[in-house]
Amino acid sequence: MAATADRIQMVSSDITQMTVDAIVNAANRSLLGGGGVDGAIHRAAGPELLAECRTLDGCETGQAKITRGYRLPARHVIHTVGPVWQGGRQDEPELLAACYRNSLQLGVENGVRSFAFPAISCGVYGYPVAEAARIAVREVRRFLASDERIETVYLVCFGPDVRQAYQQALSER
Ligand code: AR6
Repeated sequence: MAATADRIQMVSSDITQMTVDAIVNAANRSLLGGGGVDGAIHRAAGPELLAECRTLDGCETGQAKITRGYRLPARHVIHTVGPVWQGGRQDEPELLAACYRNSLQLGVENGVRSFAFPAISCGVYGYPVAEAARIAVREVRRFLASDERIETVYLVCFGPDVRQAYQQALSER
């Protein structure tokens, strides 16, 4: 088994193009699509994705649900709902951490060995990027250390601010 550090990779990419077992979607509680990465994933996957999402009865903040990937190169989409940033006293850090943990757990239960995550909550939901990157890196490291089945987790950067935040978070212990 590779060291935990080698199993976390930062990449600059459009997540819809990634060939991994599962890409993670930063969705909203309806799971019926939206803007940002959610919109891009639904456009690339095709209408079958929305049809499956309609059967899921939404998703609570911090939780995750899984679907097929349809026209995406990824076999699965794991839909998770990040917290809306409201200043940091509404449990946002714990809810964001739960998104990463629950997405990884659900993926592993479904045979997913490679994951690609967008920077959940860092767009429309307004989470401060440096803090969100620290939480993402901490939770992925912890999970990888406790689960040998996962091969690679890609942290996908879409823009220089997120890239810089991950670089910083990955350089910290
Ligand atoms: N590939 C990778 N990352 C992307 C892509 C892409 N194609 N497109 C955007 N990002 P956001 P949120 C980055 O707003 O903050 C939706 O309407 C983006 O630069 O997509 O969790 C949902 O339906 C940012 O760094 O998600 C919800 O209503 C990150 O993905 C709401 O937005 C997340 O930005 C969720 O807001």
